Amino acid sequence: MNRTMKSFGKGFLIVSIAFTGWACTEDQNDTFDEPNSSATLSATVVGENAKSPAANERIIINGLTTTDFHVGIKEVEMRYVAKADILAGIDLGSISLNTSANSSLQTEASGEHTLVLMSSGDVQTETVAQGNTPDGSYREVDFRLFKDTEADTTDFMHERSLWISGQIDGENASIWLDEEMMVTAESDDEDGVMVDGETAMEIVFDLNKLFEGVDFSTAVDSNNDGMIEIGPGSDDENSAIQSQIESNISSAVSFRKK
Ligand SMILES: [Ca+2]
Repeated sequence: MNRTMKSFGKGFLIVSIAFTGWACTEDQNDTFDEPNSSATLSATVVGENAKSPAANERIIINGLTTTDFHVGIKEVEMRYVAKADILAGIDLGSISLNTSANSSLQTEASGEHTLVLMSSGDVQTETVAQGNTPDGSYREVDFRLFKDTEADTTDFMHERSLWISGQIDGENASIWLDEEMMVTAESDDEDGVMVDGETAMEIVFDLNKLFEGVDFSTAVDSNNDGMIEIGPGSDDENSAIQSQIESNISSAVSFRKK
């Protein structure tokens, strides 16, 4: 009994210290007192046709006509330079970026999202999150691809983190990934996206960069089922193209003011 009381007392002491420590850290950072603004974070895709874009409204890159683009994202972390540091004229080159961990915008953004950014050839913008976020210059949005293991087996995103469909030389093609890799989306503008009053920001998946170095005319339908498949676990022998797309993904994503 005595021993139990003693260890309970010890436990209580540790908890108290931990709590006090946490409270102090919070005061020092003062994130709750930072000026903040209402903002939205959305996502979309961009792509430019190499040849006569006016002649064909579909995005055709390196031999692939893209019609659908679905991507899963989670663990979004937005990194910024605080407005106070900008106003103080601190050398921003050497400053470490803050994360907006306590903001309602990031809290909502960091959940699991499956985004449909292109459907039947039409580019779409999807809202990832809406909420308050500290004022400042936003430099980076980090996130992880999200593999949806709970999606229905008939869903294109079942066990996949990215799914793209289209045509290669008139044949149907399907491209997918199943890794939950980390992606760092840097601001297109080197001065970042300034949040100071209501702001809309967007994550942009650039199809030209995603398919850089890929020649889709080399893709094959090895099992002759009428679908050129490029992805892990596929019977079609397109693993070189798959690896190229996988290694392009991080450089294919950026973010900007909407
Ligand atoms: Ca096939």
